[in-house]
Formats: sequence, C-alpha cells, structure tokens
Amino acid sequence: MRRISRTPLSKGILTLVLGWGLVGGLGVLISPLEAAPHSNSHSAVENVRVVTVHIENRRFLPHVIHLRVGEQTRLVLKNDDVELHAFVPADLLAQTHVQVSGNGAPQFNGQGFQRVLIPSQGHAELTFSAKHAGSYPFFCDLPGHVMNGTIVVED
Ligand SMILES: [Cu+2]
Repeated sequence: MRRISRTPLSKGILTLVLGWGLVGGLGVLISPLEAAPHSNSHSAVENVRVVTVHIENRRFLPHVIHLRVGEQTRLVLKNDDVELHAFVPADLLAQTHVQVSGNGAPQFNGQGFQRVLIPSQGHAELTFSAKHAGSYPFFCDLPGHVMNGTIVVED
C-alpha cells in the first residue's frame, strides 16, 4: 500500500523536475537571443565595433557603454518607444567627425555633433572614433524625460 501511495508523489516530483528543466533549458536558449541586441559585436568586414542601445520606457538599455580610444565605433540607437527621444552625448563627440545615418534628425553646432532626434520606432547610427579616454554622460534632453547613461572610453 505504501509503494502505491508513493507513486503519484514521485511522479509529481519528476514532473516538477522536468518542468524546471524545461524552463531552465528555454532560459538558456532564449537569453542569448535576448541579450544580442544589447551586446557589443564586432564586424570583421568593416572592422567597426557595433554597439546597439535600445530606448525603451524612457530608458537607455544598456545605460553604460564601454568603448576604446581610437576604435571605429558604430553606435546604433533604436527607439522602441511610442514617443520621440533625443540622444545627446555631451562632450564625447565634440570636435570629432561623426557620420550619421538612419532616420533620425541630427543637429550640429560650432563644436560639431550636438544631438540626434529619433522618432518612435526609428533608429540613428553614429559612426565615429572616440578621441580621449574618460567617462562621458549622455542623455535625452526632451522636456520631462529623465533619461541618461554613461559612455566609458578606455585607453
Ligand atoms: Cu526622451
């Protein structure tokens, strides 16, 4: 009687274990895909480091970006929100040649690149090479938007 009464319990545990195994397995399968848009990649063809930043729910993701001095970088900004955002890199791109593509609206002043406005579901791509090591804040300067991040440029 004991053996019979134990069977459903052990089956239950087995199902539970299998269930966790499946969830764990899916997690492993899904996470690289989920992580991909946020991670850095290196294009062997152009030798440009491509860094993708998503804008979601008034946040930059990731909000800390690491670059190296002198490395050709393509910063891809994707606005996944339903509203307009701006990317303002403060001092990072002062006196630096910046090539802009995508469907954003870039603005320049006497110092060079100032900011790019990115429409909802739009993207902007900034290609440049950071000149000096340092920690550079960036933000969105639209009214009421408290959105910022940091670009860390290392030697
Ligand atoms: Cu914004």
